[in-house]
Amino acid sequence: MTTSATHTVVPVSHVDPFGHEVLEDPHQFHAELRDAGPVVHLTAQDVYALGRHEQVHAALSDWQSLESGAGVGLSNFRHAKPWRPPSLLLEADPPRHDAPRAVLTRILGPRALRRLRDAWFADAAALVERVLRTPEFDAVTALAEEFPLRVFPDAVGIPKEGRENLLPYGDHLFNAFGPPNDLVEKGTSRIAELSEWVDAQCRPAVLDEDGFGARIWEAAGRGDITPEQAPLVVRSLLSAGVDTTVHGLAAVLHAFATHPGQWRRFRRNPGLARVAFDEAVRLESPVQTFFRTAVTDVRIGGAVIPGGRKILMFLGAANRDPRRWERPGEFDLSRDPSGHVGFGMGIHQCVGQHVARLESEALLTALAERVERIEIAGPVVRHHNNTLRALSSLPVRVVRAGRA
Ligand code: OVV
Repeated sequence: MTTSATHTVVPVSHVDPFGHEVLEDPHQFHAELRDAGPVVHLTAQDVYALGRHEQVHAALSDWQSLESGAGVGLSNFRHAKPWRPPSLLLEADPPRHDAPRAVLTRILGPRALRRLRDAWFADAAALVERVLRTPEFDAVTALAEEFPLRVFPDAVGIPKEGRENLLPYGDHLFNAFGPPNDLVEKGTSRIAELSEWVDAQCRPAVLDEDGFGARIWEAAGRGDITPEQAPLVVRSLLSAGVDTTVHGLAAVLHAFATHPGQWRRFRRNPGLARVAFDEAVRLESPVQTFFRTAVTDVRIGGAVIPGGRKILMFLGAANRDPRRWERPGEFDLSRDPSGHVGFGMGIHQCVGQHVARLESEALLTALAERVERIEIAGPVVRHHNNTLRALSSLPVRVVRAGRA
């Protein structure tokens, strides 16, 4: 028998990361994954897993060796037909990825968002005023869902009818990145109808001339992207822009409700709104996982992953890796959360992150001005999804701030 320094035995885990036990509470599994080694073979899906920040960050950055074009879910688009036409952003590599990406980067950039800021702050204030009429409410439905569903579809410029389809569509889309389990099964019956509705919202005739959707069609008119690409780029906004922000807002509201000292600190210094949101995205990682596919044999942490194989990156595990973060399980506004991989990293890093941050800044600012205390008032219920870490219910009790 021969051994060499270039060959490392890859540790194995038989745990199904998409099983309900792990989806309910992934932290123990994440710790086992990180501690087992830089790369772990998951027998349940026969894929290679990365749980440490160093390797997840490196994998996200190495688009040359680890492609997205074969899909960023378990299914390999080279061998199996995708359930919908692939995204031109998420499920594409350079050079095809780059023109649609450049278009969205401009349309969703900080400069372009300045004109939305005042209206979103006013919307958030009005919503919070209305919600605070009762001291107890469900922060998921009343705030985390309600606020993005008010402002984001308007900003894209889709009509009012049918917006109730957005969350179920996103829930199925994010389930479909995982294995074909019960979570995918439960969404299958409605997906044709939901997809048809989403696709119909991407046409220029239905999009308001003031919105992101119309800006995308203008880019097609200028030749920055083709008219064939434009509807798929609009579809990316409707796919990636709703459930993600809902669960990001739910995460920050949950973090504050369970860390009263951090709420007091935030109220004294509302300039911490953006740190708070990024710290909550680090802590909860609303997008828990994405896959890549090895283009050729790739060396990661001493192991060689054969070309064509899927690699599962655990963003949530990396964001709580004690090798990278001190007291990783604590929500702490004195920490610098930058470098978290909750929005990804590299060329695919969340193009909508400025939109998400603005939504959270508006909502948290409105709450900070009006709420002295926020606490959990009933059972916190998780919503299981193959990709998203989500809540279905967050009952809270609030004490209004005294008015001067
Ligand atoms: C990041 C993300 C999630 C889901 C869908 C898409 C992107 C898309 O581009 O369609």
